[in-house]
Amino acid sequence: MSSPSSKRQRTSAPIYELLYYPGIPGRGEFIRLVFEATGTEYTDVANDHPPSDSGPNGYGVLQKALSPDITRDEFGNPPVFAPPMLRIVGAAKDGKPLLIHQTPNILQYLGEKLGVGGSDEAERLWINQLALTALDLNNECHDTHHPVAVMEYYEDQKDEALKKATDFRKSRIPKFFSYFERTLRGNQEGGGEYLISNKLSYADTTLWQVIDGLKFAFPKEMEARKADYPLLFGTFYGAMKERTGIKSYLESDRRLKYSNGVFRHYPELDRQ
Ligand SMILES: N[C@@H](CCC(=O)N[C@@H](CS)C(=O)NCC(=O)O)C(=O)O
Repeated sequence: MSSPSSKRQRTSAPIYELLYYPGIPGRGEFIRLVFEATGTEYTDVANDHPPSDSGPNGYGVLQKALSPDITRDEFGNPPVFAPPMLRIVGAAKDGKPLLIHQTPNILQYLGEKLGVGGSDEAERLWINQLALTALDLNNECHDTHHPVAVMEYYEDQKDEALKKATDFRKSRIPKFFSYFERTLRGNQEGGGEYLISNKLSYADTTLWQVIDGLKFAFPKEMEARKADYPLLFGTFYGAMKERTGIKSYLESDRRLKYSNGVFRHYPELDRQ
């Protein structure tokens, strides 16, 4: 795979390093979208430094951080359970790198630092609860192709996957979508573009990514349902794609294609 063009870091700004598997959007995409929407420089370590590069192998850095022997890393950070991780150079005590993980934890951190996390306590909590709910939907989508065993192949759990996906399409998707549609409708100052207030938040980018992924995974189901959720599929989804930062990102080679990540397209799991 050729290396997607990376965004160069400015030396005076905080140095953000995303550590996530190379070649797929995955859960790393929730973090990338926040950087891209806010025009923030970051390094996508595994994608920006493939093994063919002259520098250190980015995927190797990721694997080292996930080593099962770690109790504390060399800078005192506790072990990481699973990617995505974010390393912020100089942000820990004594100017050491701070390493954090769990998608919503990273989003909350960046939300505050990059001005997309709400302007008062209530907004911060609402944004977080909406992002967590969108990530619940993301996780339920993952379970449609891995309903029994995360570490085993889809092909070895196809019967259960069909049952899970059918329930997901028939009852879970409408429950989540109705909730988000209602939230958008109730936020009159957001004009259908924003979940909270009239300003972009990480809840918006997170929800948008889940909808986009579901459109890839279950195209027939999404097509059949879109008229029921006019704000979600209309104003909200459309406005994000045209947004400064996001539009150019989506057209760039940094935006990776869906394949074998959370969002997978198995035609047999879609509406027939
Ligand atoms: N709740 C975690 C889930 C992290 C997660 O499941 N990461 C995947 C990659 S997207 C993974 O590598 N999981 C390994 C595992 O769970 O054993 C988050 O949102 O960050």
